[in-house]
This record gives sequence, C-alpha cells and structure tokens, in this order.
Amino acid sequence: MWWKEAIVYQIYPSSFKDSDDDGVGDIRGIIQKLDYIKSLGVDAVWLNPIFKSPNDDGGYDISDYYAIQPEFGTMADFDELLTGLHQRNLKLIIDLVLNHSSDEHEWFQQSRQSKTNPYRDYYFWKPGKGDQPPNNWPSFFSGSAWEKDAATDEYYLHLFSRKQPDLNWENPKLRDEVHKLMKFWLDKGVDGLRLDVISAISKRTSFPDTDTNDFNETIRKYYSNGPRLREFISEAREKLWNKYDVVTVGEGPGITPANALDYLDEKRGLNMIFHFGHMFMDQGPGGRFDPVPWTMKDFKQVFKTWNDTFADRGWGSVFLGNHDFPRMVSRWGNDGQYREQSAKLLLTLLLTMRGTPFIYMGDEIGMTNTILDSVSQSKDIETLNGWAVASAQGTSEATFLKAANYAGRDNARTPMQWNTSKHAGYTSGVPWMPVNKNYQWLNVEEQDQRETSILNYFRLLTTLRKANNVFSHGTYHPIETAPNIFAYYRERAQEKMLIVLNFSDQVTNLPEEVHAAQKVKVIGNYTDDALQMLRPWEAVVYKRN
Ligand code: ISL
Repeated sequence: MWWKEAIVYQIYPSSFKDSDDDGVGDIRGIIQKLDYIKSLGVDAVWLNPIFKSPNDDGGYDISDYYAIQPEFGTMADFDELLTGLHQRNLKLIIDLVLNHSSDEHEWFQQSRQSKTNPYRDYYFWKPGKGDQPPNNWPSFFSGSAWEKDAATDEYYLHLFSRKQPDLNWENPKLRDEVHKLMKFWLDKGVDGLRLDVISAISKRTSFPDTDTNDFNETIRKYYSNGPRLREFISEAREKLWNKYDVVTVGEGPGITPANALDYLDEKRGLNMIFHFGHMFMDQGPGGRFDPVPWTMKDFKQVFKTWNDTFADRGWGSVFLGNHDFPRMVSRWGNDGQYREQSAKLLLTLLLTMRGTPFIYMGDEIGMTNTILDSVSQSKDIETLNGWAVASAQGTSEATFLKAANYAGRDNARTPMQWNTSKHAGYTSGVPWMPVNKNYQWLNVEEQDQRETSILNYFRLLTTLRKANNVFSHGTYHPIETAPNIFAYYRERAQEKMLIVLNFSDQVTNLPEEVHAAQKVKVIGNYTDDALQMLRPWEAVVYKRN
C-alpha cells in the first residue's frame, strides 16, 4: 500500500504554470515542472479537476467527465503528464467530482427539459412549498440549496452553486454512469482518486428541514453521512476499485471520529479520508465568513482525536492547507517577522505526523495569503455569493472583506511564484489571478539556491520521513506541555522520535520532560541549538536514545 508511506503534493492546475501564455495554468506547464516536483522528494501528485467545465467553481462543476478542459490542454497532454510522472516514479491522484455535475452537463440539460425525460432522475427535483423552496437547506455557497427551474416549474437541489446540481445516487442508472466514468480514468492508469464531497452523495430523500443555524452542524446532520453512503462506497469498491491498484481518498466534510471507520476499510470502503476537524475549528455558526477565535488546545486535541481514531485501523491524511483554505503560514503561523521559521515548523508537523501528508503547492516555499482591496477582486464563487447575501443583510464591505481576507479561498489560488521575472515566471500573459506582490523576494528560484531556505528544509524533511518509517507507521504520544508548545513522541519498535514545536512569537522553556530526555537533534529550523530554550516558532526533531 504505497499510499501509506507516500508524501503527496497538491497542484491546483489553474495557478501552477502557464505554458501557452493565456494567463491560465495548464497541463503542459506541469510537464515543464516535473523535475522540480521530483526534486521535492514527494511520491505523488493530487491534481485538482482538469475536466471540461464552465469554471463556475474552479473546475468543480464538470460538464464532460471524459474531456480535458481546453484551457488546460488536450487528452494527449494528459497522457504525456501521466507518462512523465510514472517515468519519475511519481503517482497521480486525479480529483473526481461525483456529488454534483455542472448544469451544462448533457445529463442536466436533458433532465431539466421535462418531468418525463429519461434523465429527470439523474438529479433531485421537487415542487416548492408555495413560492418557497422545498426545504430550508442553505447552500455551501450562501442562499438556498434549491433553485427553481422555469421549464418544469420545479426546484432542483444544489448543495453548492446553482450551476452545480446534485447527482441522484439513488438512481442505479446514474451510479452505473459514474462507475463507467471512473473506469475510463482507471483504465488510463491513474493511481488514485480524490473523491470530492463523497460524504454527501447519499441524500436523506425525505429532505427534512435543518433544525440548526450552525452550518457545519447542518453539514454533519443533513448533508453528510446519509443512509446509503456506506452502501454506495462499498458498491464502487466491489464493482470497480478492487479491480485496480488505486488509492481512494474521500473528502469528508461532516465525517466525524465516531463514524469515520464506517467508511474506511481495505475491502469495502475508502482507503483514506480528509477530515476537517482543524479546518472548521475557527468557523462560527455562519460558516467560513463567520470566523471565531481558535486555540492551540483545540488544535492539538484535533490531532490527538484523529490519531486515536486511526490508531489500529483505517488511515488518515494530514494537511494544513489546500485550495479551499487560506495559506497555512498565514493561518497557523506568523507570515510576518517569523514567516520562515513558522513555515518550517508547520512543514515539520506535517511530515512527522502519523498518516499520509498532503502538501499544497507553494507551501514548500512559505507562500502567504493575498489581500483583496475589494470583494470585486475575488475570483471565488464562495466569496462572491457570500458577499451578495451579506451585503443584502446590511453587512459593510469592510467587515465582509476582513473575513474574506482571513478565511477566503482566493488566498490559496494566487499563482505559484517561480522567480523574479514578470508575473513570477508563472505566465507571460495576463494572469487570471494577480500574483502575490511578494514574489520578488518569495520565489522558488531564490530558495532553490539558498541552503537554509524553506524549500531546502522541506527537502530535508521529506528525506528524513522516507528514511524513518517511524513517522508514517509509528504510534503517536502527545506530551502535556504549555498551551503553545506542541510536543509528541513517535515510536515504532526500537525507534523513538521526539518532536517539539513552539507555536508562538515568545522564547519559552523547553518542557522539562524534553529537556531531561537523552536525545540527539535530527533536524531543526534554527541552525544552532538553544539547549534549554525554544526560540520563536522553533521546531526540533530529536532521536531518543
Ligand atoms: O470551502 C468549504 C466550506 O467551508 C469546504 O467545506 C469545501 O467547500 C467542502 O469541503 C467541499 O469542497 C470541495 O467541493 C466543493 C469545491 O468548491 C471545493 O473546492 C472542493 O474541495 C464543491 O465541489
């Protein structure tokens, strides 16, 4: 099971590298960077969706599951990318969006035509209640999760944007279509499937009103963990996935420590899930744009809870950022005075934790959040819809913008910063999204040639992790410490590693237990040794004797 020891690098294709100067990243741009990706010491690439899409939600609204998005290139380009990855002993995990399609997909174009159309039940259609939607479910992207369609005077369900109608997995014909499209890509030789919002594919078909105003509670109780979720996953595994050497990674908003193992097992379930315990920790009842303070106590507890969940069976993924969340160094670290140290600290956490680490492109050089000066600069439907609702409710733009700059997805979607040339070497055209202004000093080329850069520290970490499988397979034992110190053991057979992370701007004492331990420093983000103290954002990995 290669994926248990693998380190995965996530690429958001629109923003990685543009090879034909149309201002949008593309597959040939990734091909140009294959040797760079290999140089990181990672084992696999998770590629966000590359399929034909009107791009209402960054490609997560697919209008043809068998075609490559023309802006990204051709099927021949995809085949060349896959070959290029495999030639470098790198695996490819593609991102399939099966909870919903685009409204421009042929299936939906047919489905909306009439109540008797053979594709009608590929989606969920219901009459309204008077002039109201069928129930009170909110969309992930603000507003109602139902949209009225004039042609048949009924509403269709869309948990996300109105251009992302939910697919009806109750319909065996639809499930057959989904298995067929998965088989197409598995037959091409992809090594993994990241299954978007897989936790929501089984609907409570009575569509009961939600009884809570807390959005993440609504996800847990009404959108995810539906009555047939295990059945649909097991059917795909038995009919299809078991026939291939493929890793399945389920994106599982709403999946909890209590039920995660229901969906994870080698024979009948997924191989891994992305859980969101830490990612939703600072989201208040209103969701993403309703930020609430978070504490290191909560952050550490999330890691303990999920390590305990997967201690004996199942398998976890570990991530601190992706295309849906702010840059990890801005969110969890200090992207100002201590950007370099805190970026290295966060990468140390990622690469010493149990479970498969997923690193988001640009986090290996400590890329930071961007600042929108006005909401109109956002390219993200989640932010734009959120603003439309908030402004109608009287929220000022300054207030909303503060939340969007703290928590919005635009932060993670600015182009990769390669060098100091125009647009950071990402494109010679006009970038679809402005490059972060700090690219002049924050870029791959500068860090590639500086021994103590974040990039080269990341390369040391991947080498360390691959050389010591105590990190991938060892047990996890947190140490009780001061709130901002995150310290834990990793143990396997005779090997014992001790990791100590100072999540603060303050100099602080080394925890007594750590100070007293017989140990040898293996790696750290300060070049010298402070012995009894931990400097601001200091990360140290010790090997216990
Ligand atoms: O952004 C979020 C709201 O807080 C996340 O919960 C996220 O929307 C959710 O986990 C599902 O994300 C996935 O599906 C979305 C797509 O916009 C995201 O980019 C994708 O990662 C709809 O396909």
